[in-house]
Amino acid sequence: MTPYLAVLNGPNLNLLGQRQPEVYGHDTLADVEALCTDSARAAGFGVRCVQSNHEGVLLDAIHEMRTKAAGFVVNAGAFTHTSVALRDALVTVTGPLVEVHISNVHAREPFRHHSYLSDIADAVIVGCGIEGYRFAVERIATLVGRHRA
Ligand code: DHK
Repeated sequence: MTPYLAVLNGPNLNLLGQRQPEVYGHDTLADVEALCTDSARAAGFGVRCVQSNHEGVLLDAIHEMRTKAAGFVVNAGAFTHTSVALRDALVTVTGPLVEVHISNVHAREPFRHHSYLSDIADAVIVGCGIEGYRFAVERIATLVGRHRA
C-alpha cells in the first residue's frame, strides 16, 4: 500500500481565499490540498487531508493516523497558539511532523508568536504562503528517505 502523509488544517482555514486575502492570499483550501496531493505524489506518497473547525475532530484524526501516516503536515490555525491537547496528541505521532503557517506569524500580533507545536515539530515553515505546504511535504520526504519512489 502506498504510504501516505496526513495534512491537517485547523479552524478557519476552510475560508482560505475569502478570509483576509491580504494576509492569507487568494488560494483556497482546495488549492492547498491539491498542492499537497501533487507534491506528495511526486515524492511517492498519498495524502489524507482533514480540515476541521473543531479541536476534537482534529484530535480524533491524529489518533486514527498517528502510527499509520508516514508524516504529518499541520497548520493548526489558531489552535497552534492555544491547544495543549493538540500538542499532546501530536507528540505521539511516529513519523516526522512539520508545522506550517501561511503568514509570517512572527510579524503579526504577539499572541501568534507562541506555538504549542513548534518545539515538538521537526520543522516549522512560516510566511511562505501556501508554498510552505509543498516545502513541508518535501521535507518529510527527505526525513523518511523517500523521493520519487
Ligand atoms: C492561520 C491561522 O488561522 C491563524 O490563527 C494563525 C495561520 C496563522 C497561518 O498563517 O496559516 O495565527
